[in-house]
Amino acid sequence: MQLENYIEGKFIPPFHGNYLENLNPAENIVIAQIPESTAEDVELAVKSATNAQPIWSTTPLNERIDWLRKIAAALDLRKSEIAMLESIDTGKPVKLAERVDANRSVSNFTFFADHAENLAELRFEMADATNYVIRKPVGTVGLITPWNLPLYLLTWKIAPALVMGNTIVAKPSELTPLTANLLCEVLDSINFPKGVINIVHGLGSIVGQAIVEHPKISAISFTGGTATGKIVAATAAPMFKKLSLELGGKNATIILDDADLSIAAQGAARAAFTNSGQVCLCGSRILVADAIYDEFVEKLVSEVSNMTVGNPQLTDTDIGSVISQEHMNKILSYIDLAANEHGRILTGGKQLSLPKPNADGAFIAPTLIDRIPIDSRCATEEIFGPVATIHRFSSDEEAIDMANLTQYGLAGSVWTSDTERGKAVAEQVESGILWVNTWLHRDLRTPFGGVKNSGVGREGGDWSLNFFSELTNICVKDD
Ligand code: TXE
Repeated sequence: MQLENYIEGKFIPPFHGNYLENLNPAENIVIAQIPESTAEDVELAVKSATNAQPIWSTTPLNERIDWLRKIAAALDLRKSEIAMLESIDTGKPVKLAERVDANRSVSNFTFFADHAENLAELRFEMADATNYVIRKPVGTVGLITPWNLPLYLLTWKIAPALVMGNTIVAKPSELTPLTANLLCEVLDSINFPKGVINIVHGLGSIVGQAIVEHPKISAISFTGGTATGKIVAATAAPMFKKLSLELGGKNATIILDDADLSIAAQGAARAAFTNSGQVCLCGSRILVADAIYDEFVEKLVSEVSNMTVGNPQLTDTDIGSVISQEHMNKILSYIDLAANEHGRILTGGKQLSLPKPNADGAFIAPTLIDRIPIDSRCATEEIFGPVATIHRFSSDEEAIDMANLTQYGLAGSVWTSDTERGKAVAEQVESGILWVNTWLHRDLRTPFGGVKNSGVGREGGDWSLNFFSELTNICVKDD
């Protein structure tokens, strides 16, 4: 398979004619060639997007909403293909890709269509005047997305940007380009207006950087690692671009002494190991009350040891491969480091060799480590793999202090039979998103984003629509 960029409604080869290899990490085989684009391709995409801007931005809102619904309907017909492509591109189980990636990629469009349709009018009456707020598009926006939830995160940005009248230059991760290409095929099949969405494939340091630097791109929405987020911010901030950064996490799962331990063990296992721990919301630090520590850890270890790691194409697989050999080596280096940091491996702790066709795949057994200090590198740095550390606490206050010990502040969960106690703990954790007795239970209307080094700004519902629009207040003095 050879992919091309999608610019001005056409699939076109990269300016310099160079291509990168795209691998299936579960089999370690090349599955596609993708454009190794450069600043010239970005220039072309920006031209296409800025040319399309006057017409798209003046297309009435109800027509833009209709387009979102048309995209959703056309994507919906290709859901099983989305799941299959996502699975071979990322190594995640196809059943997870069906349930999470394919469904959300469609519902991102229907959600933002509904949300824009019901957008509250902003009006502020004064004694002698009335203020009303209108929304204008920001212009041409740059969207940069990672490899862990490829189409899910790309459409999470495309849908609100589109509905608010912006035109788009987007760069999917070079590791997972396949479903962005499927989206372009879908746009083509429904005769979506040309030039409104442009996709440029290639390396982050070249294509991503060229997008962030481009003076005609007025806003950047980025999801990815904190180190890359810093580079993006350093480039975009002096240009006064609107900036949304969704970055890493090192989230705490807090098990209070009154929790239902079986439910909490299932919840903690799911939070730690969904998508091989490669979700920014994953609970990679499990904090457990002293009084129930042994009983809980026994249940958790049994839960995790029963997870089936294997061929992502098989329906009984719970955990597939990680994203690449390079990422696997990074994760394994943290497991090695855990031993130096006095950690004890309770389960997992090693690379797995599986039968063909996965013999050369990047598989790691889900790993639980305890007896490791809460301020160790393994417990404070984002590993972003199937590795979680377990720590003991003796009071709710200590659990909160431990949860707040990292540079990150994205998410977390608290497990308890006392909802009020759970809320009191959750409210003191320095994170943007907390769950009580659940995890990754998402209402797309709610604010999504992190504090500290986990990012800047919020996405979701009104927050996304506000980011992708310029709010203009008009104050009219009464006669
Ligand atoms: O992500 P990058 P990487 C974390 C996770 C992981 C680490 C590194 O800890 O181990 O980040 O992963 C593009 N200007 N997360 O290196 O580089 C890149 O091409 C503009 C958490 O794979 O952040 C890709 O499209 N763009 C995260 C996107 O940025 C640049 C999900 C993200 O890749 C760029 C993924 C540049 N200079 C990793 N350099 C989450 N928040 O969920 C790269 N890119």
